[in-house]
Amino acid sequence: MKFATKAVHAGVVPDPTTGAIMTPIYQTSTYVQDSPGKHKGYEYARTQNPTRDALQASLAALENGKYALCFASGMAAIDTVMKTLNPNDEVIATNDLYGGTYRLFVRVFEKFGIKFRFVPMQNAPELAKHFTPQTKLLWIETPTNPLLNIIDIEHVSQIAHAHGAKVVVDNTFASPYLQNPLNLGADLVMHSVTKYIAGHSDVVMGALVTNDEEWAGQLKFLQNAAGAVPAPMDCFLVLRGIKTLHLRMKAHCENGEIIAQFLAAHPKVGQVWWPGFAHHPNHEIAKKQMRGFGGMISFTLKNDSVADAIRFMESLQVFSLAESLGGVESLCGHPATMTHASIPKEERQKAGLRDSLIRLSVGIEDPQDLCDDLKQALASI
Ligand code: P1T
Repeated sequence: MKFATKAVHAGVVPDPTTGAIMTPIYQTSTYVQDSPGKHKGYEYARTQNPTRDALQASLAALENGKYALCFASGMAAIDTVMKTLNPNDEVIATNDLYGGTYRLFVRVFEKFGIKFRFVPMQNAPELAKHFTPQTKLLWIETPTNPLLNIIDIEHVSQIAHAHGAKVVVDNTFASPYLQNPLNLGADLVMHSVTKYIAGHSDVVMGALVTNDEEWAGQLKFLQNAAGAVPAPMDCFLVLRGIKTLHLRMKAHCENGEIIAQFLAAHPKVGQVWWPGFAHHPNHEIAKKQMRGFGGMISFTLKNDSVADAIRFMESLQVFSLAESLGGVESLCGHPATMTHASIPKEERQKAGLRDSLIRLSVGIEDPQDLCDDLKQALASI
């Protein structure tokens, strides 16, 4: 089945009691049993919920995986993966990544004896030297947040597997429409469903998808044991959002290209990070493993002034100044004070994240209105 058909249909079957074409919001905490232990496959709503089941089946189909699990947030999904590790295990993670992921790794899991190394992975051969016999996991974001580096999933997966480590790809920035890491050799895909998959800035949720039966079993055990599950209403909203994922992503990609070109041609703009540019250092890898370049763009002003960057962000009228990304409306963020403030400045600078960096999540509005808004905000500095 092709992506658009899966987006509309996968996981959703007519409701067995009424034939309702949309999976109902099963807003219940428990299920009545006929006799102790004799039930219809549903015991308690932390463990199973039919609305969540439909969403999990849809996400598994979209990522070409057998097993999908949903969580109360992207961070809860990452937290669950980390809980499958043991003290003294090591994780190699991308050096440019979401600030909350860095914070969870360093401030929560280091305390339990897990060691993290944050390394650039664009140069795959360099990566091999960071593995030790304790390395259990390679944690990849691609495109990275916020510098839009692209990592060759196939190549780094081969390196990790040769060292006996598993590979997780945080596929939030690409969405399953643009990239399917399991088909490129990754063992597990993680999503902040909050973003493109839900798509309407009204839900916080995370997901994990894998073909690894044993790992899926461990993760499902933890989903129930620790209990960071999403609410049925949120599962319904995401199922609804997924039906237009392909249409939204197409529009995000088209608008992303228009805005990236507009910024690159503007005299007050300095560097523009967008993987669709032929001069982007990882453009060829992006072309190889992605089906489009997405709607995330980062840039600096030519004068590199933080004060002017702030004035620019305050002047925007169609773009909203807010954390998050991937919704239908365009957002603008300042990673240094917002999404990546939890990474120490020294570490941010090592990864190339300057305080003057501005991040855009290009929405699906009319691109002329978006360009006009950027133009007037740039004129204000
Ligand atoms: O916000 P939550 O659903 O818990 O997901 C965390 C997360 C994980 N991975 C990536 C790549 C992310 O971008 C995020 C959340 N990011 C933002 C809120 C942001 O504005 O970048």
